[in-house]
Amino acid sequence: RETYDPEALQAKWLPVWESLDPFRADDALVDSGEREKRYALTMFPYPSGDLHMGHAEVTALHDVLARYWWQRGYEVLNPIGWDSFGLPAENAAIKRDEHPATYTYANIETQAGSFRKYGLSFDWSRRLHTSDPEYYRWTQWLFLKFRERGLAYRKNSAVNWCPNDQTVLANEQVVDGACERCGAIVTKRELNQWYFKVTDYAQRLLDDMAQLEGRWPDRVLTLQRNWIGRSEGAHVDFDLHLADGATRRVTVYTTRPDTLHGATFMVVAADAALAAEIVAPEQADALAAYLEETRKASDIDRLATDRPKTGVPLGVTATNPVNGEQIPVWASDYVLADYGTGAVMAVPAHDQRDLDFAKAMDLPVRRVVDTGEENPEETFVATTGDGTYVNSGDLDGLGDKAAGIAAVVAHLEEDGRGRRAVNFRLRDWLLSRQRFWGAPIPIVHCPDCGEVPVPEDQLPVTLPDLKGADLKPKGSSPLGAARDWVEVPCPACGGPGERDTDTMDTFVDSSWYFLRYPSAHLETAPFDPADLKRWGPVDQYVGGVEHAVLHLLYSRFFTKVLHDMGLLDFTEPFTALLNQGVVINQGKKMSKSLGNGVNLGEQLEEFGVDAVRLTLVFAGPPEDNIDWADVSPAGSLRFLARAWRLSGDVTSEPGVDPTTGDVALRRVTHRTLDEVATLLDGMRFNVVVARTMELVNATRKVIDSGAGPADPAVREAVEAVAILLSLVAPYTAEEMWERLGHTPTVARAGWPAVDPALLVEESVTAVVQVQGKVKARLEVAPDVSEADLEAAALADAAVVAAIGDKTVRKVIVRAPKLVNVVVG
Ligand code: ANZ
Ligand code: ZN
Repeated sequence: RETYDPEALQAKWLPVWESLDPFRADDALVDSGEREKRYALTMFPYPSGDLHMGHAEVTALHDVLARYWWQRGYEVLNPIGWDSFGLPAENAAIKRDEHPATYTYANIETQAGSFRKYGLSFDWSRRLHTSDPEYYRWTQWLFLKFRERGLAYRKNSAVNWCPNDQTVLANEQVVDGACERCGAIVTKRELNQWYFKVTDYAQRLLDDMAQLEGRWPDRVLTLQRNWIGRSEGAHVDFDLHLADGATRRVTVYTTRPDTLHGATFMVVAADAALAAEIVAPEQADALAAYLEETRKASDIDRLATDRPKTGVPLGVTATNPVNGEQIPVWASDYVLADYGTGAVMAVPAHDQRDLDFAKAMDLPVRRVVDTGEENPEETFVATTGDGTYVNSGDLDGLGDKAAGIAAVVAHLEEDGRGRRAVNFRLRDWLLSRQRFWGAPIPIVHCPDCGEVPVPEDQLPVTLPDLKGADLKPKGSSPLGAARDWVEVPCPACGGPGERDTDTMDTFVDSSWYFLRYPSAHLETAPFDPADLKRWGPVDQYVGGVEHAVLHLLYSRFFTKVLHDMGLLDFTEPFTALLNQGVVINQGKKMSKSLGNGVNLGEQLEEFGVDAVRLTLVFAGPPEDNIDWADVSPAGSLRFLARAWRLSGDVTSEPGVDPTTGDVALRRVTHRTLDEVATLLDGMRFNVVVARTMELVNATRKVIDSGAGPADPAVREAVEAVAILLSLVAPYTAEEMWERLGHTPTVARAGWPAVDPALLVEESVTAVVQVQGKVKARLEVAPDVSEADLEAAALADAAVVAAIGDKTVRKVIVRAPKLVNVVVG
């Protein structure tokens, strides 16, 4: 008997596909209306090392859909590229003492080779790398366009700084106030940084989520909603009485303007400029000392409710605009400088952090909402629920929060001391990095002209070589060391200028790569709007949930800005999103320390590409995690061999008329094809594999015991198996296709037409009730007549027994499903 040899199939078919190039998306076929477009996108990889199980999983799942679309007659754009700038590659290169470019491009070649072998239906002609000057030229161009629109700007801000590592840290890298890596106490440092003004788009980013409802995972939508963090409330103005006798109006943001009568003090963020501006001279030293401490805490620590409250009085009072009370003004770190207005009205009775602060500083507490719970003035437990207003002037006795808010806001508006306001938690996007491996920010700083954009025709600003230089993070960019690169004439006045030495966050590169693929080789613009009109937006995006917020939010932001620039006719980049699960082993995340890592290369070696792909697709619903300990690539291999063997058994000629074949098998084939289409539309890929297995079994039975290998229904079934397998196991499918007498490639064979007559069920179950109780079930033809069904029901032994000697008064017949006999 012949043996199924996956390795031989790979060696045989890969070169054939390379020369056929069957997945190159053709613009003309879409433009002529001959084919409808589909844009299938998988998140492009970072080039750190070779592909791993995670890549194998996401691309296997993604490829099912892309290949299915091809089979259904769509023109499919399924491109691939590399997110090749950025920290992961740079850090890995530094560790190996290699130049980031050498390391990056070597990895890209390795990964590209592995992808090809893995048999993915990519359109290789549109390949891109974000670290290519041809690409980052347009990243820089986009930065300049954003800047022209006021959406890219520079400001001083306090960033986390590790004095030991001499580097900036992200909030996530600060653990309990210490550097995650070395344990040194993290401080804050003022740095001049570039930002994208994503906050300008906060409301639209929220509103347009309506387009994504039901098409993106709920989890991702919730994460984005929380990240944007819209809240409704009011701005309330307080007049401050400063030590020098002057008055200054300060605005706070509050979600509970209705509790204004309970505002017994005010708190300003210790690190807000305002604190230093209003502090009384005798408190200035205390504030400065406190500020030192504040700089050590991360935002997460500062907002923590269980943290002991600290602060300093500023020696200033404020007038409560609803009752004229003089309340003290404090500085504390539990109020954040860059949230709301950086100042709060403290209502200790109804906000726990305010209450903790009041208790620590011995400040008054006044209940203004009686919730029926114990009085927070005594318990020091803030009550935050609804209730009846007390101690609140005109509001007293009212029991409706919305009405309370409306009344207070109306009153404040009348006095010009407040107004409704909306606040977002979303911050502007800090995009500059003091690192080497990224797109240089295309700005020249001139002592006379200030920030001067590099003229468009001088883009790209390419990275200096810096071979052999120390690229370790030092808090200032290593680009600063390349003096002959830094020192350039000012593009505006021609005087001596200096290039900006920061590079862009790698998330900038990935915020627009999906717009570049349709115009991958265009040299005059980042993309041609006509190309995006043809291919955009992405119909299906597949990738990890770890990108729920940053990448997916930034891409949405970029798309909206480019829409506003008139370059795109859509406002959301990714119509549908699938987050695949992760591949784990023995119930745990794969890791070096646990020693439970599964090496993709070894799996491919042992079981072959098709068995690994099939295993990943068959493991469960695509969103679920795959425990490699629970799946069986060996079982997949056995199944593929069985399917492949069918193709060797078929003895009828290609093109034989199937209608004379075994009807039962034909029904299975056509029902499978029909159901699979629905399953694929719902991305239930694992069930598709299960149905394919059932079809293989049904076919084998007919070959072995029915009409045998010559039955034309067998050919029809095996061809269907080959086409179904072309979505998951392309090498096996191609070989089957050839053995069936066809020419490559099965991937473009087209979806077989389904005969609706074969989908009709052969029999249905009719239920017979006597006096409403089920007495019998009859198998009848779907088109049985009412008379026949009634006769059959009344002839059934169980029904006859149930009627006994009673008289049949009425027989209600609902063919073909129900007969109801009424006796009396
Ligand atoms: C008075 C008040 C009374 C508040 C009350 C709450 C309950 P969200 O929903 O997150 O937007 N706040 C405002 N600015 C702040 C800042 N810079 N740092 C820390 N806290 C700040 O929360 C808005 C509420 O958070 C605001 O409403 C304010 O406290 C506080 F019974 O004002 B509230
Ligand atoms: Zn100048």
